[in-house]
Amino acid sequence: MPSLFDAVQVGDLRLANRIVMAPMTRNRAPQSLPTPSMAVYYAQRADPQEGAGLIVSEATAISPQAQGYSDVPGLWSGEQVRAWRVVTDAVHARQGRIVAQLWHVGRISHTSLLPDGQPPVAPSAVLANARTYIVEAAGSGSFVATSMPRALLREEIPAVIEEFRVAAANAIEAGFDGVEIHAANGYLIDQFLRSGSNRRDDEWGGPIERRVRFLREVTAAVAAEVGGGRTGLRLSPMAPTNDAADDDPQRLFEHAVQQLAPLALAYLHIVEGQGRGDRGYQVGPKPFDYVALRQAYRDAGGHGAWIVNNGYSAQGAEQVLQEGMAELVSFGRPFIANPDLAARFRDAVPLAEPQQETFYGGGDHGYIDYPRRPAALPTSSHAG
Ligand code: 8OZ
Repeated sequence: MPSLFDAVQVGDLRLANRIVMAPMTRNRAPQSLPTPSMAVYYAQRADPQEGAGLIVSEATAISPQAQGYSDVPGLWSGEQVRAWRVVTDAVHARQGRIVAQLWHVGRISHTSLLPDGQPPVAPSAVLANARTYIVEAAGSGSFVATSMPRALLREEIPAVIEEFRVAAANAIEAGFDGVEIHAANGYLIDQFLRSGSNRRDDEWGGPIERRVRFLREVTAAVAAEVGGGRTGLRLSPMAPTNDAADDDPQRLFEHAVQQLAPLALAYLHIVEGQGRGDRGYQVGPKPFDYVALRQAYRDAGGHGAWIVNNGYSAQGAEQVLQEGMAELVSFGRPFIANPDLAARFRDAVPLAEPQQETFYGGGDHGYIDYPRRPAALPTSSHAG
């Protein structure tokens, strides 16, 4: 049985270990542009001996309308592509691998963040009980309620799918090794999936089969553009994040992964439970059956690697690999304060704790100044 430190083939990518750096929003990209500090941050975590076998970038907006928070990066302009190139070059200089997470927030936004102060777009005009983070001109940030969205017109939907495709092409041009479609955490694709946010009665809403269509078409367009072997996808079937709610998540997500199976994706990345490490989160009497979800995908012919996430310890991660329940495990917060997370896991070095105050926004402090573990004390038998 494989361990976290064994190499693995994921679609077109050969990865040196099975430790994935999960996507994490850090709000340090003013004007939607990646910065040199971001190149340092990702490169610090990219060494396959010490860090992630695969890095998933922070969520990255596919268009101006796709943004929902201050200072998140984008992938729709040539300037952004050139700025991301500095990041991907820095990662590749360390022999790392990095994919871009493609993001449309849908209704999780605020008019002040959107072109001409327009409302957010969503499957339906249903307000989310959620908040977003905006920075005023003075530089002081605050959490504000998301704005009332407007429903996308039927004839507008192909253009949004096209934005995903173009952003995927831009990601490859920017030097990314692939892309991950963000279909989790209550953002646009998840809004289409779920009965709580999708009240449409056209071919994009209604029964599960029609709510899954947007996910399938976006994924098919992206996979056709960059190759299924360079396309991954993230889902969070149970997470109530950003007011995501559905009548029957088990049936919904089993159908979704069955529809994705023929696209020959590199991987599915599953957030188990709800965010921030609570994998046991449950609504109603029956826990979500992730084994059945994976089986539904495999039975439908899906061969993509299965990446699990959410609060795993090194030991817990080894255990899911041993049990054959996943091929890789992703880690979010542990990577913030431990750029050399893989080395610490391997050598059973205690992990540093990240500072919550510097998660979102700010400068290099709490971002690129977390040290690698102290050098080991010299021993008589070997040096270095
Ligand atoms: C935290 C803060 C802002 C955005 C997600 C992209 O939940 C996010 C996000 C997380 O997927």
